[in-house]
Amino acid sequence: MVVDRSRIEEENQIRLAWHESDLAHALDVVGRSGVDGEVVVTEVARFSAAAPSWAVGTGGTRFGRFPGGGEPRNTYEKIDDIALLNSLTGANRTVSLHVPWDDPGLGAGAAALRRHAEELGIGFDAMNSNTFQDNPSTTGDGAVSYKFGSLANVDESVRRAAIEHNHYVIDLGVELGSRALTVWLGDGMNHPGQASFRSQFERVLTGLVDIYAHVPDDWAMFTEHKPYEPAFYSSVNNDWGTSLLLAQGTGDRVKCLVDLGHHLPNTNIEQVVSRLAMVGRLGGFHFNDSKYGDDDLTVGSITPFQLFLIIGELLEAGGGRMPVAAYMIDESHNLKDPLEDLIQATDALQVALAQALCVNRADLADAQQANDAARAAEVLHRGFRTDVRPLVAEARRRNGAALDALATYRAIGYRAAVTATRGADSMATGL
Ligand code: LRH
Ligand code: MN
Repeated sequence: MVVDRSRIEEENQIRLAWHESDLAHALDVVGRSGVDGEVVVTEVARFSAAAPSWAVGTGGTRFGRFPGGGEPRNTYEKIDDIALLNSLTGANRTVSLHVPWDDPGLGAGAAALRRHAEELGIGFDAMNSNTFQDNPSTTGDGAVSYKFGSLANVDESVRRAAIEHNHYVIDLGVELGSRALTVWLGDGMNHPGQASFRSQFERVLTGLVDIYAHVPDDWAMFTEHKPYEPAFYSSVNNDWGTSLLLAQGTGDRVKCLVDLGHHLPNTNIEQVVSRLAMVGRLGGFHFNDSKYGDDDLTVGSITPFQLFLIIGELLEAGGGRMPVAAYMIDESHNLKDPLEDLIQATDALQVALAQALCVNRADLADAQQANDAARAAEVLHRGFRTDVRPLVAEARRRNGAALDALATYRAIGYRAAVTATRGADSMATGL
C-alpha cells in the first residue's frame, strides 16, 4: 500500500489552527528561558532513528505470540511499513536489517531490494549479523552449531562459520548502501567453570579483528554489549567496559553500540554514554525501555527522565547538537500494533531531544561552577518539564509528516488495509 501523502495533509489541515497557536505559545515559553525555539525545531527535524526490520511484526515471548493481523510477510513489506511510518513521523528515514531474517541474496536480489527501498525514500542503516541462532544459511546442514557460542566457541570451524557469516552480511550491506555492521553475540556461559572468561574474550577479539579486516574503509563497526540472555551466568561482551576493550582491540573505526535494555538495574547509562563519547568510541544506540530485563518496550515509556539525561549527554558531546552516530530503535512488540508502538517510540525520542535542547546549557554550567545543585536541578527540570509537543509537531510538519502521527495513522486505516491484503495471521521470519 503506497503512502497517500494527501491524506496526511488533510489530517494536518484539521489540526493546523490549534497547532499554530500552541506553537506560538511554546516558542514564547522556551524563549523566556533564553533558548531559541527555532533551533529546537530545526534540530528535531534533523534527527532520525532507524527502524528495526524485526520490529514491524509481533515478536512474542517464550510464553506466547499474539499476532495483530496484516504483518509483513517479507523484507519488502517490512520496508513498505517503515516507509509508511516515516511518512507519519518524518524521522525514520532508514531501516536496520537483520541477516538471515532479511536476506535478498547478493547481486540481483540486493539490487531489487535497494531499488524498492529507494523508491520509498528509505535507506539502509547498520546491518545486524546473527550468530546466536543456527540457520541453514549460516550453519549449513548442522555441520556446525552455535550452541556453545560463535566467535567464542572452542571449535575453530564454528568460529570460521561465524566470521564468514559476518563477511557475507558486510558484502550484502555494501550492495544495499549500508555503511555499518553491528555485532551482537549471545556467546557466554550458563554455568560457572563452563569456559574460561579470558579464552572466550581472546577468541572473540580474534574473530572481530578478522571481521574488521573485511569492513570497507568508509564503514563503521559496532560492538553491542549485554549482561545476560541467552547466556544466564555470563556474556562474553557483558558491559561497556568489555565492549570498549573489544572495540579498542579491534580497530580505529570500531565503536560501542549502547542498547538501553542491556544494562543491569540502576546502571547509570547516561554516565556510560558520557564515558564512551569522551574517548571517541560511542558508535550508536538501540533505543527502547525496560522495567526489569531486556524487555525491549516502547522508548521513553518507563524511564523518560533517563532518556532525557542520555540525550543531554549526547548534546554535551556534540556541542549542543546531536553528534554523528547510528541512532536506531530496537524493540519487540507483543500487545500494541507494531507501527503504533514505533510511532510512539519515535515521538518519545523527538520529545526527549526537544526537552534536552530546552535546557539552557550556559545556565547549567554556571550552576555547576557555583556548586549550586538546586539551581542546576531547576535548569534541568525546566527543560524536562517544558511542553515541547508543539515544537516536535512542527518539526514533523516541516519534514512533510503528520502533526499527530498516531491519530493520522488510525485515520488512514493502514492496518485494516494491509490485513485485507496480507491476512490476519501473516508473519515474517525472525523475532
Ligand atoms: C539482543 C539485541 C540485538 C539484536 C537483537 C534483535 O538482545 O538487542 O541488538 O540482534 O536484539
Ligand atoms: Mn539491540
